[in-house]
Amino acid sequence: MRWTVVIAGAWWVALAQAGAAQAPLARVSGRITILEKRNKPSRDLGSAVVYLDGGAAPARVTAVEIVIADKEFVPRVVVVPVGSTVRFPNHDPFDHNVFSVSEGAHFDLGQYGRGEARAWTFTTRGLVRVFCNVHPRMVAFVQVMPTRQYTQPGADGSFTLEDVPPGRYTLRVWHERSAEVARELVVGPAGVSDLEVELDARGFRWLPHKNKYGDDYPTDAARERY
Ligand SMILES: [Cu+2]
Repeated sequence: MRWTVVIAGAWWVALAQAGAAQAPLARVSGRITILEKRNKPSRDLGSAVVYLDGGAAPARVTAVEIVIADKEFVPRVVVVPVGSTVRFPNHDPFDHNVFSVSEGAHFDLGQYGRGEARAWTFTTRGLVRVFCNVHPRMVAFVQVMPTRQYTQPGADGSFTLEDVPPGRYTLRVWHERSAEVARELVVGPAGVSDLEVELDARGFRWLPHKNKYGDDYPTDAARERY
């Protein structure tokens, strides 16, 4: 009789441990909106980045491209796990440069022409601003993520994060025209739905940045029409 109890107890412990290791993954969904100057509609909700900070799941490294075409980086915003490589092919019939002085990603890929591509591997989490030393209005944003719980919303602002292990997180929403919004979030086994996150872009103003030498761009470059 005593042995039966011991064996039953061992099974219970084993089952409990198996359950803890395979807790059901949850879904977190919601919608972002942006307060705009004069209540204008937001045209670029899809270029926001929504992510959960605090997740322990390692992110799988990816390789993505930001094409340079018509004096623009396309797409303007990419989200990649730490350790990922971004290629920058130049499709314009003239030279561009690719550089960054952001913390954790200081690089200068040099100046190169049509058909050429250069790449950078992003090894530090955080936001990286990428510029061209020839054209002052060219900008791309690389959001480097430490975990895999991240997404970009649809054009209507709706977002879904799949396969989230239940736990405590900080939900962060970033958009280039707003201060980042952070919210504490407890995700249970049933997940979280109908989150509403409002960003505020009413104070946004385009500010020129310095070139790769830390100087202002030449006036003729800054005045170039786009
Ligand atoms: Cu350029």
